[in-house]
Amino acid sequence: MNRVAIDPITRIEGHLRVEIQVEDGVIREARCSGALYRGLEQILVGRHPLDAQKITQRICGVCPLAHSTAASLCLDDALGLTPPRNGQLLRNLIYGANFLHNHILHFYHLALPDYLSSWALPGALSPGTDEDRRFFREESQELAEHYLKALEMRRKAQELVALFGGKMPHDMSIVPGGVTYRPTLGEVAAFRFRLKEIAGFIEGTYIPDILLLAERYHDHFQLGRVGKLLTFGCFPLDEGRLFPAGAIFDGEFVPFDPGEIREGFAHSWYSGDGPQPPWEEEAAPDLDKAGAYSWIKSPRYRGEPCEVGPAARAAVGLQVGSPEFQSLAQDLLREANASPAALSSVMGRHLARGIEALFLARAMERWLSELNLFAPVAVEYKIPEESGGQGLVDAPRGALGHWIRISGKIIARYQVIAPTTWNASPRDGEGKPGPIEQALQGTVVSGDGTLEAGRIVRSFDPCLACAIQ
Ligand code: NFE
Repeated sequence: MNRVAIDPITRIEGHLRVEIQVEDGVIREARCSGALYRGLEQILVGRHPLDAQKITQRICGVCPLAHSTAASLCLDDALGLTPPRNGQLLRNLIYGANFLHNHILHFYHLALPDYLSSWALPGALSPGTDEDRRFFREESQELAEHYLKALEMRRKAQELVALFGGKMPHDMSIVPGGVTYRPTLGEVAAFRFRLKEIAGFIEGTYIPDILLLAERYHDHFQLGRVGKLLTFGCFPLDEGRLFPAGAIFDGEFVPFDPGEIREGFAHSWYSGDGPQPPWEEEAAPDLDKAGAYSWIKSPRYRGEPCEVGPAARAAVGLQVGSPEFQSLAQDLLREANASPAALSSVMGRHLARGIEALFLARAMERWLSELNLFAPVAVEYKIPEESGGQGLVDAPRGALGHWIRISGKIIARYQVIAPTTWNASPRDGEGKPGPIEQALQGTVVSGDGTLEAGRIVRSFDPCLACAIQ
């Protein structure tokens, strides 16, 4: 048995240690370990409830809009607020811009170097290995040019957030009850101009590049698969969510019930084992705990480890999403010569991100046209003496939950379960490995396993800043 520890794994956010044990060319056992405790949940206790939206954004600089949105939905719930249509549209436009940024970032700057020859990118950006490279020279050169173009697109997506959200990272607009700012006609035009350019890049460059990758690495639709998928859905409007909520358990659709979420910590550095419902969770750090190997906890849905993220959203969308989404997803799956069951795989995750980026960019163009520059963007609020709430919404990397308890008009408890908490979770009290551990275990490898492990882990786009609170 050959034991390899990748610590830290590069081209992801934060400090993730992945340890694999390889025997006869197969990964027999894998362990994911989050190495940095954060403590943001504790910081919130005793503060004004409105601080939640500002402080939880600081969990992460990559997906702050996800936390801004989840915290605002959580406070909407606790304060009994429904934002007006204009506020809902503006929230979705600001958050959508951050979503598009995340997917372009992941494909070009975090994942693609795993497939490009080392000469294609300037020294510091190069993956430093030439194992299993399958592109022709001209293709590599073109992809490297797209790598640079993608930097420009990311800047424009950040500008979209700043146009309606005040700044990026950490927007100033999304608040309980709606948003604080009604854009001017000039700002709407500036938003439309940039969005059109980004949508054109997604359709004309990003999608064709994913399809090229999928053609050359078609075997990666079999690599890194997980059986159970979960999404909370995202981009809420009165008529429903652009991407609906639900779970897929071994191919079957399961309606979403938030009461089925539990978080355990049997193998995490916290006292006790759980599992507990997140709205009542008590878990104090305990570095001396026997058998623990991660700061990440183990959230489970109906007692099961679930993959969250673009593959889950696409798989659920194919079953209960809008006809427009289903038709786009089916077309692109057909073009990639892949089945819906292959979405939960290294290549399926890349393809699912592309599908939803395109679908979202088109939806954002519609939402922008629907904005009314004279209608209200928020409703008023009053902080209740006692209340509780939850904000469940998908972040780019998957299901994100915020839970609050307000007592005496201040925060008595705040709980966050982020997408990477689900995906990179350690074994639970029943010994069930987390989704990334599952995706790694059983993989046939060519060398010491680091090439396959890197591609599998990165396909989940882990973010450790979010995973541990
Ligand atoms: Ni820090 Fe995040 C997303 C959230 S991942 S990037 O997407 O929430 O755990």
